[in-house]
Amino acid sequence: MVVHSQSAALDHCSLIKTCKPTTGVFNGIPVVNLGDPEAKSLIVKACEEYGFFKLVNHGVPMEFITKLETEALRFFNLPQSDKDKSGPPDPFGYGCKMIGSNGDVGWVEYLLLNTNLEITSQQTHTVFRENPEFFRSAVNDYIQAVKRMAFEVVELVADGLRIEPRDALSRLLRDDKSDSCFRLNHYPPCPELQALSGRNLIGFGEHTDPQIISVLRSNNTSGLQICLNDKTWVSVPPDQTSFFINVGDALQVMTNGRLRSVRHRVLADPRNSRLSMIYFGGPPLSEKIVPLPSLMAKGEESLYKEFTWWEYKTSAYKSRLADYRLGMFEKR
Ligand code: GA4
Repeated sequence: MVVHSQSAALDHCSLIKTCKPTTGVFNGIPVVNLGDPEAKSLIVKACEEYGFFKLVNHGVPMEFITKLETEALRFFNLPQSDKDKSGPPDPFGYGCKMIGSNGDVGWVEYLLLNTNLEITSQQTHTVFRENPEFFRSAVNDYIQAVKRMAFEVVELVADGLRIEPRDALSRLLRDDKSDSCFRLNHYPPCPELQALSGRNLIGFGEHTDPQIISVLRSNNTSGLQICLNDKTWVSVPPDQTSFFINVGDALQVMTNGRLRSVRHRVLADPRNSRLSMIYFGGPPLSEKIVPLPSLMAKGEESLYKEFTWWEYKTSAYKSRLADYRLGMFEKR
């Protein structure tokens, strides 16, 4: 992503939203150690309260993280014309500033990949022309390890909520047809723009993730913010050795609203570039997204109309980023 001149920079800026610099770094993010015998109840508590927590002792080898980070930066440092050959995302591929296809923009460039099974060489050849095999193995090693950890996390959610069977959620992510995707986001620094406007540029606008669970890792640059219950935005202190877990809309529905899907956004940092990698674990397209029967108290009714993941996803992809997507599926 290149900023050619100050006026070109301002053109981009006119499309990209800004917000007042926020000061509040939130030190109350729940931290869960995957090896803690109490992990299941801590995870459930965090997901009920925030829909979000930090995971340590996660078991994903640092070597996989670093290898992928290096490969991703190699890609994002290519000349713009080279990167553009890997886009536009439809929905997979390279994208720059445009998010989705309904007019959302942000100070971000990204690679979006489908992770149903393994990343295929066809995907990496179109996305990553130079040295596709190396990139493919870096992505596959990373995703395989992150998926394994995500399966464990949702099994702990099931344990903590006494959902039976305990693989009621993880089987959806493990399924060969699981509709999951992976995103590498690069937020270049933008000192001129921020100095001119005195505000923070929005890298990725506020939204909730539609899937079951999202697993995010970033470098040491700040930017991620979550929205608390009282609607205040707080900054999440970055931690490059940990993962951040988000509850998605589908998990909110499957727990009949007990776990909340977290609204979050990313602000661009004026000085440092931010790189994040996110695995979005979704169910197979044909899966009915309904509250899990073993969770429902006697006589408890679903808060949501019945829908398949395909129906939800189709409607989500027609929405704008900040829309409250679950609204039209609520019974009321
Ligand atoms: C948010 C979560 C994931 O990044 C994503 C995003 C998708 C996209 O970038 O194409 C969406 C967004 C996300 C939700 C609403 C629609 C679709 C952009 C957008 C405006 C890949 C996803 O699955 O949903």
